[in-house]
Amino acid sequence: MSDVRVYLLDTGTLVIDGYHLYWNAGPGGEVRFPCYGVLIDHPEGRFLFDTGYDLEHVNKVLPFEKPQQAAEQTIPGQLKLLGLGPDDITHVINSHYHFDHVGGNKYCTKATTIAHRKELEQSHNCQPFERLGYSDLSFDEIGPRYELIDGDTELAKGITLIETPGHTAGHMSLLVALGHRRPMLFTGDAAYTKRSIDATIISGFHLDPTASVQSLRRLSSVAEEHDAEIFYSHDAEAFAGWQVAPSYYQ
Ligand code: 5PN
Ligand code: ZN
Ligand code: ZN
Repeated sequence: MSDVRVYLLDTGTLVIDGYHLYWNAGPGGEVRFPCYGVLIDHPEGRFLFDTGYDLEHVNKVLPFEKPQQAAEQTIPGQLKLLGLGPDDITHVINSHYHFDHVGGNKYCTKATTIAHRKELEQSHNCQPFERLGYSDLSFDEIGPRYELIDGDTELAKGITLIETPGHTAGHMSLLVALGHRRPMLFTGDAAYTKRSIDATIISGFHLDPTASVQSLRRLSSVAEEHDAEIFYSHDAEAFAGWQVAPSYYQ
């Protein structure tokens, strides 16, 4: 996979309480964390995994999360850094359909959307306590061409979705093999931070806490099996040490 490049697309930051980040562990208090998407430029297509949040949506529905997002920290703004636009994306995949992972989907009108069947269903028929998480359903309003999947799936050579339910019904993580470095394992919200994995602490947002713990363990074993580097979804300290677009991993 020597001709594959992975770009981290910075889509700004949000604030939540420490007890939402680390369920029953804390400490409490405001924690600001990054949100990002992942562009995989691959011979079989340009795959976008997660698309950040829509600033207008968060200002309207969740202003208490204090969004900070510059114009450049949107999917169109980040792609522009690479000389690309949303029309260049061939496939959009979301770890899950929470608002902070789907905000840029609506720009990618030429792409096929790959959805976990259970996640798509649950996002439209969710439990009352999930409503804020699933408050941005704009990804479904542009008439996407859906391809439904039901579990672990190899999307293209070296790009594998790994089912990690619990945080949500059909949550998926992503493993990417590269030519010149260790594989990259993007956990999505199955692991918000390094501490989540190291201390086995799930987030306060979850559909099924027991399944969430099992998924944390699955991620550790997948990382070990493939000698993969783990990329958590919302870890400010880790994110500060990663290369972001226009830099890339290959
Ligand atoms: C960052 C964030 N904020 C609110 C929610 C929620 O209600 O479910 C998941 C979630 C988040 O990841
Ligand atoms: Zn989430
Ligand atoms: Zn999230």
